[in-house]
Amino acid sequence: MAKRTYFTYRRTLFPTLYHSEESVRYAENEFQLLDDDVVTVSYPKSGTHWMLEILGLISHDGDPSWVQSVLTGERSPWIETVDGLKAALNYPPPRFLTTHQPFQLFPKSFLHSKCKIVYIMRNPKDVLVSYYYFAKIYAVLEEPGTMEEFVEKFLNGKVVYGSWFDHVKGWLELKDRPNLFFITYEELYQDLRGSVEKICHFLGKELASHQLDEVAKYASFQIMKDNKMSNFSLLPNMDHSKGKFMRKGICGDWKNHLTVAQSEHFDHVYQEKMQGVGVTFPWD
Ligand code: PPS
Repeated sequence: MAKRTYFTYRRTLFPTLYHSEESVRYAENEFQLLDDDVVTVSYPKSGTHWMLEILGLISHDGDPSWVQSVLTGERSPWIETVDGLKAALNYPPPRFLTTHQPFQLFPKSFLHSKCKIVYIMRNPKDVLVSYYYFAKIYAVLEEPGTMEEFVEKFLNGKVVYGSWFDHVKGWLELKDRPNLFFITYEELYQDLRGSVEKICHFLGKELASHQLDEVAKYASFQIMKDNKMSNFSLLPNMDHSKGKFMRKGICGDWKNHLTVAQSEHFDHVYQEKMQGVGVTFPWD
């Protein structure tokens, strides 16, 4: 089994197994974004793979053959990881790319690029719970400890990719840029087909009604959880006997896992840290 060790780059934690200081630094300072790139950006456990499935299906007019024959990480590599960076550099445009980087570590070339960015967010309490159970089975992340301990780590940003609050606030500062599109896990959950239409509109892609139906069908939790290219079942360093990446796929599961005291403590920190953000989220 892999070592669950981390390194720190500009005050952000990264796991040593898939990332290196060189890959993270290269992604930030040297990586050239192209105008026709479509980049999915998210804090971990926010619905990243869901968005990647949706984008892959949209690009193929709802035909599932691509998303069901090519691994997610190959379809849309993570630019800050060692292997993902190599794949991204060899990817013939137009490229799909992915990152969990906070804005301050995102490629600087962004400032001169018209690349399209889809930023997906999720209720941070659900993110926390999803992260906690994922860390238990994914031998790349530190053992999460008890839920009590993990709540503290999460609220203090002592987890891989840093603070949820800083991530979301940092990216939301760019919300008026025309090449950024913000969407939540909750919106996808409430109305997947309607959300797909909005994403198509942002991408400038027109799909016929039956093609929108196909995208929504193949991006559903039920179908995605059986797609070996997306469900992590082929991923090494995961204890598949203890749990699944496609765990529950619902909104509000935090209510089943956080105590009243933990939830109130979370709310207190949330209110303090999100003060003045000026955005109403579906979970507010
Ligand atoms: S990662 O590893 O950080 O990139 O994880 P990420 O893909 O961002 O988030 C994983 C959670 O997304 C859920 N998921 C889905 N929910 C609903 N429908 C679909 N199609 C779907 N695909 C992935 C996945 O189950 C994880 O959430 P939890 O709450 O753990 O189930």
